[in-house]
Amino acid sequence: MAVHGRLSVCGVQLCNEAGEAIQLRGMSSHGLQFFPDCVNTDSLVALRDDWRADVIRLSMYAQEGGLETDPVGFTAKVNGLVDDATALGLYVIVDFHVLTPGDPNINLELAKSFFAEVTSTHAAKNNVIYEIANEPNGVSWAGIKAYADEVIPVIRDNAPESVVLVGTRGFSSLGLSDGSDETEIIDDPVTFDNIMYTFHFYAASHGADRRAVVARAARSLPLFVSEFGTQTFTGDGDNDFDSTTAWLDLLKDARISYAMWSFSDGRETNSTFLPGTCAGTDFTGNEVLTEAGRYLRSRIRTGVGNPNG
Ligand code: IDC
Repeated sequence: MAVHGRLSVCGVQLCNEAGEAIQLRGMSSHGLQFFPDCVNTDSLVALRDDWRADVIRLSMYAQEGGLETDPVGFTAKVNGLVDDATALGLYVIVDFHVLTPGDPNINLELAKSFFAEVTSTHAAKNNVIYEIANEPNGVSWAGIKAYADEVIPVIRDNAPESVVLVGTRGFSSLGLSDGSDETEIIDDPVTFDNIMYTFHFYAASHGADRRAVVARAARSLPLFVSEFGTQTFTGDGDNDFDSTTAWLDLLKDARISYAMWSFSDGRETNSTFLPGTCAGTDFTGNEVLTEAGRYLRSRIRTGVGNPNG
């Protein structure tokens, strides 16, 4: 944040306050209700100083024991973590994590009240990015856009210049998982300023065919990879680091920002920390990391991903 200042969307790029295209690199939390102890000042210091990352995404599930079960408590949790990230100079993405059900309109009122509260708390900050729907599914682009048209004005009431990330059809696949593609967005874009569209990939499931579409779409649309994994879309199974490297090379060339799933210490291969790490205070170095964690820490630090550290 001290280096780049306020962000904006310039053309198809994310730009810093000086108007230069930049790429943010970092991590997504797992569901904050599933792993409440993995994002804290100690882990964020490690993310900033040991990983040399720029951004943390806070995944606030709407369902599955998330926000809908305790809006006051979970909103306070998110607000506290935004403050922690801000104190460390990190960019922070507030992710309204819709997944099941996949039509964000079902959660419209919850989304409006959540974003009204969060943006009013952080109105004076300029390091906060708002992601209005993690992975829309079972809903058309027109349905997603209608939701965006309702939620974005709520955000912009308090945070008029914030960058907003809009999920795309078919689990943020730019429509590919539904047999569509980016042209449905190009033909009918969200009309607010400072909007980016999200694309998610899981490297062992999604390969060269999808990379070709992303390379093409990035010439027309501002894209943000707010979530990706090094394994299959189940979030588990073997890592495919060759595919991940091909993806991250593309994102580097196109200056597309990214956050990897997930900053957690579970038993799935997407967890970057070894089990038990989040109960302690030591989040630094390779010793606390899984292969996925080692790979990405190395990639961010050196430009070369290495699952062995
Ligand atoms: C997965 C978690 C898993 C959890 C499941 C349902 O890794 O522990 O049981 O969600 O809550 C996504 C989603 C993200 C998924 C992830 C891996 O955004 O919530 O996390 N994934 O399946 N999209 C594609 C993959």
